[in-house]
Amino acid sequence: MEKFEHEYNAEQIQVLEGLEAVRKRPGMYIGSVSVRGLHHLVYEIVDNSVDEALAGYCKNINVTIEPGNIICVEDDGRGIPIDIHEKTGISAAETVYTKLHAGGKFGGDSGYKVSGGLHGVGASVVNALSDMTEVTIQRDGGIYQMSFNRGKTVKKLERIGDSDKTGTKVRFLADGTIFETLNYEYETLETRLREMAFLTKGLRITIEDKREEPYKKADFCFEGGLISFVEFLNKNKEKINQKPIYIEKAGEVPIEIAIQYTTAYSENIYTFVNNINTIEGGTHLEGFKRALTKVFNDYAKSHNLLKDKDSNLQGEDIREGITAVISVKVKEPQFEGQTKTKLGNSEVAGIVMSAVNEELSAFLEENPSIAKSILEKCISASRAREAARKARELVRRKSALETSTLPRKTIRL
Ligand code: 0RA
Repeated sequence: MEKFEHEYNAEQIQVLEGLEAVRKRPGMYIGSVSVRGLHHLVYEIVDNSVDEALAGYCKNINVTIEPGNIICVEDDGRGIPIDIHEKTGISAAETVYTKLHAGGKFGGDSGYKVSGGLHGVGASVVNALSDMTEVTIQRDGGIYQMSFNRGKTVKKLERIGDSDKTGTKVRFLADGTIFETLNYEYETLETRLREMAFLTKGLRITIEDKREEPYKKADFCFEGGLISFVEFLNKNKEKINQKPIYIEKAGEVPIEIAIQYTTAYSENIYTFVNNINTIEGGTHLEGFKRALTKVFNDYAKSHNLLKDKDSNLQGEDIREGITAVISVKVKEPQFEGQTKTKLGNSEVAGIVMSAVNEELSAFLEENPSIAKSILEKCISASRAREAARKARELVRRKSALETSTLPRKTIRL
């Protein structure tokens, strides 16, 4: 009991109840307790560091899988604030780790933003679901450290040394009584961290797996952001436009899109909301598709690539061979669908649509030879689709004919 000697005030009791709820129903907070949920813990912690990068203060994030499946995430941001809250007597840092939903998004007054993560719940949930969490903060000339067990404070924040650097380091060991497995898949983490690096241009993210030799490691930093992302996705494909088309629009819903066509027949559109992969799509994807279809049809008609009498190109013709990445930032995202990865905010469709309408049509006007080569491919896709439809009809008609003659044959026998 020595660890919990300090008196609890009302607020703190509420805090403990909060984290107890997380341990009772972990799935509600991290989706599942399978290996997927386990990886989610890492993303929650990395997201906090990415937020610090988005705020302009952090350039490097290093992730290590230590022997025993301890995860270490270290950043060179400002360091989580350590000041003591007047009423609770608890440091801001401890509050972030022990209070459910601490932060701006959920009406907290610290201004601390918890934006990332599928469920946007952050550090306290990871803490609640970990056997051990150790947080080391460098700021204000010192090194400060605190630690936790299953969300409960084991060691309050204390100064353990001097430092002229700033940053935050979090080490945690997930709770083996909650998760089905503690065995992180290096490839899964690497892929997600690469994605995070693409989505935050200029941010360096490294990963190292020190569980067994030879250590695996990777180092990601992309000055091109989404442009680098589509180039990566298309690296083994033959390109139609060598440089990806790039659309960026600031505003209430910031939008970033990169598009590159290849000679392939598949459609590869990846969409993100607040850096979360929306694999089920949603309103941002719908707005994009609608604008793409309209802009290419309008251009084709006005530049005589399609005659007035020709029928419009269908959306699927225009998306044949496309690789695109769409990233939007939405203040209060509504996630729907089976896996809660479908954006529901209806206002986003129109915002994306008008941004793409404007910027893509301008791009095509300025780059007529690229416009022509993309449209030639779309038109050939449309011809192929028509030919396939006619062939299908022919086969159906023929087999209908054959079927109707069958009874007569039977009668003859
Ligand atoms: C200063 C202020 C705030 C957050 C941070 C630094 C910060 C948080 C994290 C979490 C992981 N790494 C971090 N690095 C920095 C927000 C609160 C405020 O504005 O006072």
